[in-house]
Amino acid sequence: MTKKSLYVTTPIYYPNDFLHIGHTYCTIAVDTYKKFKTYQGYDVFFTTGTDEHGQKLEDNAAANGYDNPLDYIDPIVASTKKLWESLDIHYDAFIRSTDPQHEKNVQAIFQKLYDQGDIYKGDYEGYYCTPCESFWTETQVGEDHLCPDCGRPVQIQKEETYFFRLSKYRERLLQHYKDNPSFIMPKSREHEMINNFLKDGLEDLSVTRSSFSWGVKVPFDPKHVVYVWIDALSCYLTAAGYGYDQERFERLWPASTHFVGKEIMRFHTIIWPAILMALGLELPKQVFGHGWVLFDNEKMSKSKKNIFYPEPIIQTYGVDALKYFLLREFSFGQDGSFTREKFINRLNSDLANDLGNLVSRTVSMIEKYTDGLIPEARTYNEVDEDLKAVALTILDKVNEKMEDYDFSGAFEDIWTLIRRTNKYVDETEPWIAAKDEDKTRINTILYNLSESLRIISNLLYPFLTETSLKIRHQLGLEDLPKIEDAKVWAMTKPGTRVKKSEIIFPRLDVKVEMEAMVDKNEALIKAREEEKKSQDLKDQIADDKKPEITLDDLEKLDIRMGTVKKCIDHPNADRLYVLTVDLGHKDITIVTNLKSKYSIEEMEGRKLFVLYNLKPHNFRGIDSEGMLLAAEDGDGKLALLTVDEELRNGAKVE
Ligand code: ME8
Repeated sequence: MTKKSLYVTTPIYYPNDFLHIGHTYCTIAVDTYKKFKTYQGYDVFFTTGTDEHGQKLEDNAAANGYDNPLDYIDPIVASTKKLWESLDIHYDAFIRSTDPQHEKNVQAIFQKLYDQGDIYKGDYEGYYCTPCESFWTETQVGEDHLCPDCGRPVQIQKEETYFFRLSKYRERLLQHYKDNPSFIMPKSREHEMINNFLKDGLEDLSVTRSSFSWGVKVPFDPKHVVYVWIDALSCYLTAAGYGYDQERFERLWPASTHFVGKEIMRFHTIIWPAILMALGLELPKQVFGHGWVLFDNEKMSKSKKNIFYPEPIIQTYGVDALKYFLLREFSFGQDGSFTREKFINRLNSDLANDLGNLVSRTVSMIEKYTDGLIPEARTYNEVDEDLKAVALTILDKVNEKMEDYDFSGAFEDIWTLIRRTNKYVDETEPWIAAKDEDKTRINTILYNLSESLRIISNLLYPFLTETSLKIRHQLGLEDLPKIEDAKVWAMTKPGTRVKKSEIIFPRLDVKVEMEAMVDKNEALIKAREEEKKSQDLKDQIADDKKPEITLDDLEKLDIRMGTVKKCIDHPNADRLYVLTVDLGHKDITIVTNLKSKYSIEEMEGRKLFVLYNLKPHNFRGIDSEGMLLAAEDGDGKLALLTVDEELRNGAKVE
């Protein structure tokens, strides 16, 4: 791996359902990190993907009526990719754990570990959490027998399984942590791993299941499938070329940083390094465990009905607003609570008031006082020098913050300059300087303002790309920003024409927007439910085709047009009507259950189709001499069959 090359990853996501804001957190952070390091001159390879095996997905697919889980998973994967696209996420590899190359790799890895004695066959009995696909010990589930990860009840399960000799690697893991103090970040997570899992010994790990079949088969014992973690974690290898592109693999491996949520740190800092040690592969340089995005201090979950989806937020406020909020509001290593109020307030204070307003007033003043041309600065006084000095120190600070993945701190530094520049406007009062006959002062002020904004756009480029480019466009700068230019003053050519455009972040009404956010989120949930229903219906209609009949069979049906002459309530049945239907040559009696759908007035005089040669049937004392033809859409919606042209009673369906 060359010095300037990095390999970073997000976890691979379960395609159980549409991703929520919490899921976007890590991907947005890693993408921003990639963009920042690329801006610094690194060659960054970024992997994300989907974790598609396991009992939960098999069950979900079956519950939704799919025999092949991939038919259930494919559309969710497509929606995930679409979401990353709409968030302007630039990944280099999207790995699906069902990719044939990956499945081949998993089998080869399993075989190798088995052949060398790192995997052996045994029996496992333990407390199993189906949603988390994890076995737990008595101590871990506690008296209430609840999963320590998700808090749901666990069940005792015994099965034949293959074990990975995890216990063998305990000492080496502890030594690795010691020798590589930045292997687990933030540091507090290392203590958690040691205290909660390593201190009192390490048990071997069950790595196969025979209770379900949706997974990679153990090559020499196909009634077992490889349990999710060997399969899922190895995706990082497959995405890097393992097993099929040796040159790429050598260039990328070991990974620089695996970014993961805190609840899967154990898998990434204990199980994964041990597997890699067993395989004789280098360990990733670092695993970073980020916190959770909570919603009003609670974990987002479908059952709590507190899931916020990113799509309506992106559509309404833009990608940069969501990115800014998530990365600025929360400290990356810790949990943070997403509230609509905090979100709108941040947009208003930081993006609209501080940044948007600065851009808009600078460009307006240049239009008003210097005919839309950026003027030339001549003499610098103390205030000008201070602005310049602050501007030129920011990049170093941001670089430093980004070494620690401190996105929030990096933004804070950039905002120091934005606020300093706003203060500069107040201090220099350009509207007064503009009245001077000597234009030296107003020219200097306006030049410095545009120069400061240019540096701000340079600093923002990897974080809020769209916003950075909008600022540059308004300043008349059409080239892409270069990082080193954030440390140079007076780059803008005097005489550059500014282009006033629409406000980059309008101020929002907190109350109105808070309500609108809920409405839009709920509308999306509803639209998705409707779409699912209509898809289910399509599948149902397509699937339940009756056995074929011949034309002779059809000939047996006598269907005729009639008119309802009279409609009365059935004397002995609450839900039925008794109709007198005129078939042209005679009137017949029909008993029907359409009472819940049509009133007597709606029935009388209605033209409809009758199956005339149906054997009469007695409904609560009244013989029905035929049947009305109606269609039902499976959703409880019902309509009588009718014709598009007036026909006389008795007309036959041929
Ligand atoms: O764990 N806030 O998949 P997953 C922040 N397939 N992060 C959140 C979050 C929230 N509210 N909710 C979820 C898996 N995440 C495995 C990973 S990797 C080899 C296999 C994060 O879809 C969560 O912490 O359940 C995790 O890092 C990621 O989303 C994927 O979660």
